[in-house]
Amino acid sequence: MSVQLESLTSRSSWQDLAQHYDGMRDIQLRDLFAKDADRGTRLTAEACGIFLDFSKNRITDETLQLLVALAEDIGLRDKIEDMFTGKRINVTEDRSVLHIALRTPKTESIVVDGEDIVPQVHAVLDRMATFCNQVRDGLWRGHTGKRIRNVVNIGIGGSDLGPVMAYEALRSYSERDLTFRFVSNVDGTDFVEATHDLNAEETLFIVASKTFSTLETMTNAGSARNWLLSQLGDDKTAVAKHFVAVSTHANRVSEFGIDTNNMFEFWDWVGGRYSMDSAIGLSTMLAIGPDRFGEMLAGFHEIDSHFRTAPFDRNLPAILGLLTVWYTNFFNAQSIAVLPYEQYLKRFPAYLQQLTMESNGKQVTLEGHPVDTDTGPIYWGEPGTNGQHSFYQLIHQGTHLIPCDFIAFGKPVHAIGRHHDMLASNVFAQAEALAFGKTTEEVEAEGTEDWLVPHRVFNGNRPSNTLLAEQLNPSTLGKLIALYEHSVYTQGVIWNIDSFDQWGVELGKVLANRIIPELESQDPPPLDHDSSTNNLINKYRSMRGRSVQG
Ligand code: G6Q
Repeated sequence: MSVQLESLTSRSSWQDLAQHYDGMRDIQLRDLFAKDADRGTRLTAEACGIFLDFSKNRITDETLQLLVALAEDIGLRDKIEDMFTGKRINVTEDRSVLHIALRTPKTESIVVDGEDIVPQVHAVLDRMATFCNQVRDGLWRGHTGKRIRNVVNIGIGGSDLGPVMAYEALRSYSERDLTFRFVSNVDGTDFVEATHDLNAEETLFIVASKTFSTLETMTNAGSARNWLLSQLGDDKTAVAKHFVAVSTHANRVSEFGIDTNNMFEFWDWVGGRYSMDSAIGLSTMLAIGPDRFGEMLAGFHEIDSHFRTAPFDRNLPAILGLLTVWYTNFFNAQSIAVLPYEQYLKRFPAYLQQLTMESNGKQVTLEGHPVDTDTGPIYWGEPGTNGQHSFYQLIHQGTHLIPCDFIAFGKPVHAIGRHHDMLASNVFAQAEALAFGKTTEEVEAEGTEDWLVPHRVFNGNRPSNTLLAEQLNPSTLGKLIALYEHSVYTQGVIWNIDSFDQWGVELGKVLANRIIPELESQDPPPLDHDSSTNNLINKYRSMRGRSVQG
């Protein structure tokens, strides 16, 4: 195994790619397909029921070989083993990164610091299942004896985006008699809108916070407690039946007033944005039930095993990750669009934004040196076909190169009329149009007036992947998420960055805490920020009817 001391760009495996890129830069997908009849079936990979067509990328077989050679040179295989065996690969927080343990079957073991963590994971899953069954069966009753009808998850970032996304994605598998709401923003609007039509007697709050100290979550949890008590005659004992917690911090949970018997724990080795399949997924389990939650975990695990064992040129997450490096670092692509053709995945791009950008938006290497290439691209997207009627214009004819991931399904969740064939025809058509475009000659041949021709030309050569799975269900969702988790890790390993810390979110939090008293104080506070921030604070105080310094 090679040790990563030399800079990325000075490696010969990198320079081989750079040289290869010089020859690839102007090659057209049209030509690649024209001279290679098998390309569309050869440059594909299939595993765990997910088919990946990566033939519409600006690559050749050689590109793939060179990318795989880079991964091997960097020691990706060993780095994967480091993650799966609990090495402290989150170096800046000195932590193992073991979200893969959250979906490891009972029969296997992962020993960390002399302790097998798999039984701990399953003990929490079993407690979650008991609780969820009680709520779903109407055995867990509210303080006044009424059945729980509403579940409100209070959390933010990794304690919100996964639960929201999974609830939306699996809504058709959910218990429709239960209403689910999600409160994340410290903006009071979020809480008010989530609760305005709910009866406190029938409402269960899940306070989901790894640290149980996050400003937004603790503020919303406090408002939730006040809201509940104001409806239930200020009887503090009501909290026990209407609040449960998900956290790593039992003492803070009990300080808040939640019985630690009603707490579901997880561990420091689960990063926030990698936690939706831990107890942070309690709302998901309440919605779809323990069995389907188990199916989701099994889906994750299938991809975990595939990532760990498959050769890189057949390895779906590795291929996706390496292609991202190819476009980010050689074609200077700034962003990747993720375009699910499945309305239930409407929050999937938002979820991926955190997973990808909080993980790989890093400027220094593991050793603290400035990186010598770009790192994590911007991820964004919307479900198709909606996006086609808005931003796809820029992807087709704009000046930015935006590699796309299309996600499509063979079978609809709801088979009505011809909808699904129309949906599927659109996804295939979009990938085709991006890759092959429409030439000047083709536009002219349609009898288009000369002046209009340039406007109607599609240059093509715009790359995309198409991921095709049979149907969206809990298992498929687990697979898709694991696919992106491991693609992110693949990228992070190549760039030699810490994909599991998030120091970039700290500064704003610290500054906000400093500004809060300056906004709330009765008397004009002495302000020693820059002149812009001072002025904004004073303007705000005036709007709130608070005095400002003369
Ligand atoms: C994720 C981040 C971040 C975190 C939130 C919520 O990887 O660490 O998004 O999930 O800040 O944190 P708590 O769960 O501790 O409230």
